[in-house]
Amino acid sequence: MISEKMNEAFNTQLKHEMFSSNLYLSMVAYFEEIGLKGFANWMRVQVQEENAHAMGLFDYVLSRGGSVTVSAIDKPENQWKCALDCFEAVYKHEQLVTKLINELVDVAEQEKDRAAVSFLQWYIKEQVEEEENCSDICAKLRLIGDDKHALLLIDQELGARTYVAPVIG
Ligand code: OFO
Repeated sequence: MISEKMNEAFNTQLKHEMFSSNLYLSMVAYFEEIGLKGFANWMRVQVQEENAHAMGLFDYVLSRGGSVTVSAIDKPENQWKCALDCFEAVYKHEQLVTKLINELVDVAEQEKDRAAVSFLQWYIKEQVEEEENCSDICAKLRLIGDDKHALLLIDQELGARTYVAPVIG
């Protein structure tokens, strides 16, 4: 069983994960439009990851006898000044998601829902990785400044990212 409060908190996080997916989908379009296909590929993988995060919550709620509510998603941004501006937005967004996951764990602790606390450990660890990945890319982009050749090398590197379905929980 899952408490009503816990159920609602999971449904809210489901909405945030779907927003993340749409935000990164918007970034796929941005990078495709400016001709950075490797960056676009990185974002395509990110969309798949966010969908997996959302489905992990979706399946967990159902497995605990809860009720899933799929909400309307806010429209994400669709324009950025450059690759660095875009990745700084990713980093900021992932920091927000970390905060939201921590708050979700707070609810689980208040509700004394040990199973939810345990399940959410995966999301806590995932956020460490999410923040690190985009912060590393921001650092590289800052380092290269206006060097277009170096930008294309990073594009090539990001083009090699492949999606590996996570085992959540
Ligand atoms: Fe990007 O980690 Fe989920 O939202």
